[in-house]
Amino acid sequence: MIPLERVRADFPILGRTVQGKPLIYLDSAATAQKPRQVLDALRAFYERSNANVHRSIHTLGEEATELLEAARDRVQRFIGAAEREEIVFTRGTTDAINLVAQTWGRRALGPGDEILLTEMEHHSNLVPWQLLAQETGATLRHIPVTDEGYLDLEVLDRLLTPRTRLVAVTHVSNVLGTINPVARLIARARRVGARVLVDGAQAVPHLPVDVRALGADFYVFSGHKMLGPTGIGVLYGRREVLEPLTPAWGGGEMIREVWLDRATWNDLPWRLEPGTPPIAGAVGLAAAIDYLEGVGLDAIRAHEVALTRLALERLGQVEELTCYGPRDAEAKGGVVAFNLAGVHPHDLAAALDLDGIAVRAGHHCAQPLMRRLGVVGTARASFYLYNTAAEVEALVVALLRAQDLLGLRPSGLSGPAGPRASRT
Ligand code: C6P
Repeated sequence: MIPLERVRADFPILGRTVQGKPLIYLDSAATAQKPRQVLDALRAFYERSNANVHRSIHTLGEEATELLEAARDRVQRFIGAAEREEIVFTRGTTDAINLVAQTWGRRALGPGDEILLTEMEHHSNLVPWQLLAQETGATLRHIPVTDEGYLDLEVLDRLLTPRTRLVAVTHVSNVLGTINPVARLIARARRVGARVLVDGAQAVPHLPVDVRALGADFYVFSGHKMLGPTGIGVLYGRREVLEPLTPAWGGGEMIREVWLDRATWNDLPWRLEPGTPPIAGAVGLAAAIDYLEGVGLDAIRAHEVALTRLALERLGQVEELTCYGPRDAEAKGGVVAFNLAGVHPHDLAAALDLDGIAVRAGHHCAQPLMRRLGVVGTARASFYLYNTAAEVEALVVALLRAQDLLGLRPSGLSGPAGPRASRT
């Protein structure tokens, strides 16, 4: 059980009002709010230890370097990586995926090679591979999504071929919430000798993740979705896969020696971290991990499952409302995407904002998935450790009010109507 009152008290922003109403923040899949402990760690860093790292032979420089490298150790333990050298700091998930495409991808792929993606990927796990395919002559293939919102693994044998060099798949969909069977996918990819990149942007903040148990070659995520600051992310890569990589970007830190016409490379992980790294970001990320582990990832997961189950049940009772993705709360992260018939999702989000409720609306950077669903966009409520059942209820009440305001409610003001089948 999550000590909800105590947890909520740790998030100063939850005390504010929006449009004169208490803020109900249901947009953590876009970015999570920050607890005081993370804000304090950032402030303490800037107030006491701020300096550049790895280069200043003075006390502050050494403290900053120690803090950065301690954060790396913290991330390593959190995701179960075998070695600290396997943890590369990036600016975020997007940056990490592009880094893999431009280092490993350029080296490994050639004409006729295949990259296997899925129809439910975020643009961050589509576009870097499109760019790489244009550059290398590789071909893109995609695992389809079923009507229920799962990956269609029946066709995997046809899609995974001896030419498949990479499978890049999201661990948890940012729209459908689907938790994909990545361990199974990795085992299947291994059989054809393909590498696997897992986009963990929506998984690491919410589920216990052990990269070694999964067997992923690359696993990427963002600090800002897991209570940390923006501007920091992580690329985990198995040492064996990272070791042969030459850098894609040059600059300070990533070199051993530089002459006017050539350079040699630093060891891992710094070889892949050119320039001044996100030092404060790493400090904040370590504090965020401490916070998440203090509450417990299992407890956070159980809390989100309970909220998602309640949301699916209550939203299912709203007439003319369609939910997308798995119906089973255990099979999904704390994300519920939905549409109200006759209302553009942007208008819906604006109406909910009048009640102080923040949801995301639009294509969620997943336009191919929107096409698969046959919609221009959806509204999306996403839950985290600080959300409450009362907030889910408030969302449903606000939706009914929005329907009334817009003259769309078929059965008047008398509360939720009977259950309605939702579709993917
Ligand atoms: N999804 C959302 O509202 P960055 O922007 O690099 O931190 O994360 C990109 C990203 C990659 N993969 C997945 C599965 C994601 O959900 C995201 C970010 C946010 O759904 C913002 S678009």
